[in-house]
Amino acid sequence: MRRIILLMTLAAVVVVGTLLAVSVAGAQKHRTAQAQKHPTRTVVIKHFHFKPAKITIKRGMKVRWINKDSMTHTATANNGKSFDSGHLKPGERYTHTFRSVGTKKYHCEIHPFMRGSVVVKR
Ligand SMILES: [Cu+2]
Repeated sequence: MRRIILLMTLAAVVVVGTLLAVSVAGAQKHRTAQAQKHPTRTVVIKHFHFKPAKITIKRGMKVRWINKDSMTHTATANNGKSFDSGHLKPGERYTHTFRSVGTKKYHCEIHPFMRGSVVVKR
């Protein structure tokens, strides 16, 4: 009797373990698919520079600016309207999705000599 209980417990553990493994794998697959659908590229702001200053992405992708400097900066489209991070304090970030093809030039409003561009391809 004790052996039967032991076997049943073992079987239950195996079943639960398998279910867990399958659901974790499924969640990871889903996450990967989402990342490929809406990938994000990162531009780091440091030492009064956008790094990389020029990046090329595909339409629909996101660019995330992260201010790793000790000063406040902005990432502001030169045309003044397509995107504007506003003041990014040290450690803050801003994300924009680029939906139209073209070269989007931008600068820092506080330090206009800081310049960058996002090249969006179809
Ligand atoms: Cu700046």
